[in-house]
Amino acid sequence: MEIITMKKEKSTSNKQQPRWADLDLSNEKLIKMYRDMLAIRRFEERAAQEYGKGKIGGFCHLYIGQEATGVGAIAALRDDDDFIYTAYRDHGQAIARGMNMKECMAELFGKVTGCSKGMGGSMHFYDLAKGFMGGWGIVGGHPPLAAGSAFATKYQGRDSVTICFMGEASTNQGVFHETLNMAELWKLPIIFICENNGYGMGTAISRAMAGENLYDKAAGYLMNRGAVNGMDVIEMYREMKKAIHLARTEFKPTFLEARTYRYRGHSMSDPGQYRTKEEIEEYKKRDPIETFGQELIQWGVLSESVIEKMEEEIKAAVQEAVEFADASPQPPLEQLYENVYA
Ligand SMILES: Cc1ncc(C[n+]2csc(CCOP(=O)(O)OP(=O)(O)O)c2C)c(N)n1
Repeated sequence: MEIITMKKEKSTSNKQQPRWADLDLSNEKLIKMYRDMLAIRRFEERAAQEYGKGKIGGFCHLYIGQEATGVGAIAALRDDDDFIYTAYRDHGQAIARGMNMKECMAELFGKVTGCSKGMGGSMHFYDLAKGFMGGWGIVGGHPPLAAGSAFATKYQGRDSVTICFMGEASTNQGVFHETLNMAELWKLPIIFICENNGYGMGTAISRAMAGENLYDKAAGYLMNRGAVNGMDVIEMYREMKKAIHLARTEFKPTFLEARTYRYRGHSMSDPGQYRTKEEIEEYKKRDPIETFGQELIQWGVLSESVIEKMEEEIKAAVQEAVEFADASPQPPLEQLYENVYA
């Protein structure tokens, strides 16, 4: 069996052309990727404020810092018939998939107009029309569902792919290994994207995982695998394009470790005593939005004034989303009995 391990390729960047010159990225698409990352950041900053005001209850896990992973991966998918599964840190990926921001905010507010009718909250965004098959709360619980989706599309003779985001802690679950085994054995069109942000709640990965490289875990199944800088939207897109091509054309699954970092706590109630402020500041120095914005300006794709205008538009869209969520009604009591099977 052939094993294709992702190797660090020489950057194509030089003085004449940007490093994305070999990719199918138009200026329009690059700007969209930047805009999506910025929209996620501003949406979540506002969600944190609304949480503080008591407008949002329950759990709320922010994606801030990890935007490039979700945006780079999702930008590489087809819009209409590829599928996405993820864990509970799901707002960013939902926005990257083009889910309606008002419905996302309303879901956080627990309102009937939310993307899951206010029944799911922060951890359970869902949009069938966009192939967004949910945020899932049980660590390691959703990879088998994603494998089922990949099995189904292959069985139906379609060339869709399924991507499955998960945190690194889920790779210590037995079901993760069962899923990788089946995915490789049955040659499923799936890409497992493990967002390694260094911590499972307050536990550093080095205290919870044997071994050094997360992606080595896929070696036992002889799966195509590798690591990518998840703070770099272009690199994320590049590796995903390769993995998607393999899945779509040859039914080869991939395990991709995206090395990233979350700036905020595990959830809103995390005092963050397990890491230093200096560590967070170090990562912020290579902020995925900031660095990509600068690169786009450098290559004349964006300008400071266009970014300022974009900021204004996003701010207005987030404000509109909050007003919509606030004004929306609570789900009716009868809704409690919907989707209950027994
Ligand atoms: C089976 C199970 N065990 C424990 C928990 C409690 N829990 C919620 S989040 C979390 C940490 C998961 O970390 P990781 O998968 O790395 O994702 P991240 O939060 O870093 O995005 C744990 C242990 C859970 N939800 N499910």
